[in-house]
Amino acid sequence: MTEVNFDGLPGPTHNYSGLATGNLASEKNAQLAANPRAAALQGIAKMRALADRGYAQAVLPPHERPHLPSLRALGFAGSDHDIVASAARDTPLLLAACASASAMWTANAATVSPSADTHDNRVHFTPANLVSHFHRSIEAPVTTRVLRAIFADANHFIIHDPLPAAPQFGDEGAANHMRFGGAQAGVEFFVYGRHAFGDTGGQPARFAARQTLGAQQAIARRHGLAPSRTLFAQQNPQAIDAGVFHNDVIGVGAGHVLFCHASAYVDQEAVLERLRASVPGLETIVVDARDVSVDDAVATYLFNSQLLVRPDGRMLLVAPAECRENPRTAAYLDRLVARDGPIAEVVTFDLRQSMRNGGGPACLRLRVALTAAERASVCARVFADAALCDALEGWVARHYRDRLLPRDLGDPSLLDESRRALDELSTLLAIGSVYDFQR
Ligand code: SUG
Repeated sequence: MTEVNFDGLPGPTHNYSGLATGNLASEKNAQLAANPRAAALQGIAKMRALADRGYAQAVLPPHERPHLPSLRALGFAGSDHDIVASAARDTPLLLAACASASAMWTANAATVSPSADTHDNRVHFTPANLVSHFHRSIEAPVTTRVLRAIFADANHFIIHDPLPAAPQFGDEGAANHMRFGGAQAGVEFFVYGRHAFGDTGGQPARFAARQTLGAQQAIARRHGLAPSRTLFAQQNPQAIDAGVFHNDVIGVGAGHVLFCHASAYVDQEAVLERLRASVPGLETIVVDARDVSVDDAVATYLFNSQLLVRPDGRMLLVAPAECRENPRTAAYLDRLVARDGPIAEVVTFDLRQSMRNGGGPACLRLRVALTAAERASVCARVFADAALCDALEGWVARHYRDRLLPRDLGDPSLLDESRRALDELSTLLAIGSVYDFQR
């Protein structure tokens, strides 16, 4: 079984509209000028570098934005250009919500259970309903379609429908899910912010918890996970209030390593004990507030890193460049690799365009562990080797703008440019007609 990282490509409408509550970067950077071309090239550079090092890398396409079917469903009528113009005039924030490139954060695309863990030995996907925010909720139907186009072989894969779109089942996908272990049945670890029904005890005061336990229990049932190998833990509500809107902002786990902050979970000691009891050989690296505060973790996205196994069995941490610029996280990383622990190496990437909207290296990828046969059954051209990275860079150069302000979203030519780009991309990736405008 090989872990394939499916990175989301930032789309041509990448911009800063401040749409995400509880996400401090998105709130702070609202109205800045964005550079969609740089955003996409930064993402491709990360894919290329990791593919060059031998990691299995793949890509998921951007969604059609502005999303005309959503605007029509909300009462706008006329030609596509008329709709964009009237939405820009009357409800610019609604247009921004329908134009967000947020599908780039594919850690929120779905929860994925590898075939080794599921009752029928197929890979199970539940696309996230993302009901906490309107601009994200409109991703779910297209994500479902894209996953069904790529993982089309029903002998190997099942793509469930997203969970019912109600607050009780708020689901933000793999950003709140980790899997420990190797090629044999592993342990799946779900982190929720609140219960589906009834009171959970501690709740954040400032921001809403996005993920529910009820959603995750439903996913575990659908995916046929063994209860003895499935763990649930509650996110620390104070961390949510400090800007940890997804668990992957405060912890990352893979294989036999968990790297997290000391303030990640409610009853953290008991949670770690349960994990250690379930995952033989688990190594936990818990960062104390004296070394890195939660505020520094949120500002730098230290924990929104990828943990990748190196050929020597030790781990590579793929972190955002911001971690090297903050003196405390930089010093911490130096100490981390100097000691003889499971993390041997840190590489950082400039992903600033995505980071300004609260998305680091881990947000930008969906982990899908595949056997050789499962991988061979994927016909789409989504595996990112140097040739595909070259092709994607050329495609970005042809279609993307290098400056976009929220007010530019009302420009009808942006819609045309974006559709031309995605039409070409769906051919390049051989994923068929997944977009509404192609149907
Ligand atoms: O849902 N930002 C996203 C960032 C998601 C990051 N993903 C993970 N942590 N896995 C969010 O808050 C901002 C979009 C805007 O403001 O235009 C946004 O949706």
